Amino acid sequence: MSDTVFALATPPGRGAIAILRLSGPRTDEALDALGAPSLKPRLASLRTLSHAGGRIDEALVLRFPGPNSYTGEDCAELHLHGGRAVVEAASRALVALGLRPADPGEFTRRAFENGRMDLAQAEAVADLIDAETAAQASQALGQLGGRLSETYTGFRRDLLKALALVEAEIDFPDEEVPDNLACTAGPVLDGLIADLNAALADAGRGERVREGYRIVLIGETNAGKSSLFNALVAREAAIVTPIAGTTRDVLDADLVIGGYAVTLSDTAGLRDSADVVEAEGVRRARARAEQAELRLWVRAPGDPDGVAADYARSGDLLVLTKADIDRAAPPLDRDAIAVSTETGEGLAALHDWIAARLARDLSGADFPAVTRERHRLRLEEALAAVVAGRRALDLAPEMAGDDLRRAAEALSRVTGAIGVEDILGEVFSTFCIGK
Ligand SMILES: Nc1nc2c(ncn2[C@@H]2O[C@H](COP(=O)(O)OP(=O)(O)OP(=O)(O)O)[C@@H](O)[C@H]2O)c(=O)[nH]1
Ligand SMILES: [Mg+2]
Repeated sequence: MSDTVFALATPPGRGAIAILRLSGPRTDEALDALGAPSLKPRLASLRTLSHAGGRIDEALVLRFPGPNSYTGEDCAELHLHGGRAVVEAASRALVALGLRPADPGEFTRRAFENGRMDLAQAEAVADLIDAETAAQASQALGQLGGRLSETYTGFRRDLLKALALVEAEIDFPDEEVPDNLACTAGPVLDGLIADLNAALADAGRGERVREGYRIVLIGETNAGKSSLFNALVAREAAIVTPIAGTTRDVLDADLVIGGYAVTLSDTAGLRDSADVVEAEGVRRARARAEQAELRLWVRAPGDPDGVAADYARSGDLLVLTKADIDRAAPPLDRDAIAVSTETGEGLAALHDWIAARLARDLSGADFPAVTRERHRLRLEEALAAVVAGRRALDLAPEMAGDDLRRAAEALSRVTGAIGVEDILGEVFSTFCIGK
């Protein structure tokens, strides 16, 4: 049986209310000892809490008997007045009563271990707490509601169907084995391979919503990248001077555009330089431009096509800067917007263009099958194993069985159905205390 833990569920510091959460078999015993015995389940009761003769607080106390609680164990909440001294006194009393401060994520870990949620849902709890944009919150809520898990359950169902067919053939072999399997399990696996490929092709969407869509400013030196960066992030974050080669480091800023999280990066102007510091800056600028989902090719009047052209991909946006000085004719072969950070011209249009691009790339009718790297790696593993299994089907069905079992294992690791011990630590270590 597990021990009984407690943690502050609200942010530390001064506040109107601080909530201490308790979970474990000794919860009721602790409530009795503090002066809140025999509470009705799930009803708030006002009680004077005290311990060892000292009053702690007038608090609202809630009792959630297991198994219908967040963790599945007996749980309680003490809604205290939110001062440090009160919270400290209550925590000291709980420790004196034999309770232990919870580890980060321990409440949700217990919920997972007691079957109250699967691993993908546990991750969604952390995502929802960290959500800063509407899109992140809505994705986390969908995942918490089981939408990501349903996708994997569907994949697994197809896989187990094929596996059952393969095993039936192995158990009851006859001379027509390979032909039979190719007809029965083959189409099921072909369909699954198509589904897994589609899920992987769409894999960036969920991860980008969660972690931020990467936009990089690239261009010649003095093109006006840092000026534009400052205008978009609405503060003087980057140094701007008339000296070519001012920016060297990559400068990142997190912002929200159209309800989506974006990481915008300012970079060194792309040119060959004998200066080792600048050359390193240019190398980093190139690496960033390669990884990003979108490059804004920043170009001042009179700038040559130069190296920036090598990095701009189809679908990228050409931003023609310094429109107050001169107005270059926009090219016909790609989207372009003229801006001036001096007059503010074009900045709203640029913002709208980016918002439309984010909506195009990040919204989708289907719930994504991947919202973090862990899911993508497991999907890739499952796909490789299913492809191997499909190939083996025509040659040696007993080997196909092994491949399909490996694929099932990879898929079930996403929701934590089996073989999860080694990934538990990784998932729960990123949680905050009290969740
Ligand atoms: N008139 C005018 N000048 C601008 C505009 N944008 C930038 N400048 C000027 O152009 C010069 C270079 O601007 P930066 O923003 O530092 O250019 P950069 O592309 O970051 O340059 P590097 O960091 O050297 O690669 C500065 O003197 C800016 O004041 C604009 O819209 N209008
Ligand atoms: Mg700059």
